Amino acid sequence: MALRNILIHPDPRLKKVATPVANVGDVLRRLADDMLETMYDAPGIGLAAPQVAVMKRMIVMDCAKEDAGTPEPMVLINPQVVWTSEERNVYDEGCLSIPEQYAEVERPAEVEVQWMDVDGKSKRERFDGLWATCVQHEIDHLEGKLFIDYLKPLKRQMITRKMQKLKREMARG
Ligand code: GNR
Ligand code: NI
Repeated sequence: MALRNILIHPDPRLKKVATPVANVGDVLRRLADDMLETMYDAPGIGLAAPQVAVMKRMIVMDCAKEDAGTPEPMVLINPQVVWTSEERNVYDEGCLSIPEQYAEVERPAEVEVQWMDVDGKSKRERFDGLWATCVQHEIDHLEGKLFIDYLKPLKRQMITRKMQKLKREMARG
């Protein structure tokens, strides 16, 4: 297993629509393992393949409460939201590609998602709470959409400028 580099906004790759996965093999399973390791290391509760510069429709997540003890790693390939609740939820969101910036985003409180697992098996499950927020945030990444795209333009611009400054500083070392 290996850590992968996480792209920081603004980056054109974070704005692209990712490509559906055609078949699940060892290369994809290795990527899933690396993404989970990278997510836990960050630490974060989710990660989408485009965030590690792989333009494929795959996400990983684990929103299990840390004090519950048992991790619940999930790998979702070609995930699709097939149902959303009328009820909405507001959550203070963050993103590993937009470090240390947080803002409230409103989304459906519950979603039903269909996907393929790492064995190529079709799955369908309903998510609520933090899992619902996270899975929607990750699927947005596959559409080239970031949580700041839900904010007012001025706030989005403020965050983008901070990230440009951060990237300049990171490049200088
Ligand atoms: O680690 C993460 N935390 C988080 C908190 C609230 C809403 C969404 C998230 S996802 C984020 C990891 C990430 O950037 N995934 O794409
Ligand atoms: Ni994110």
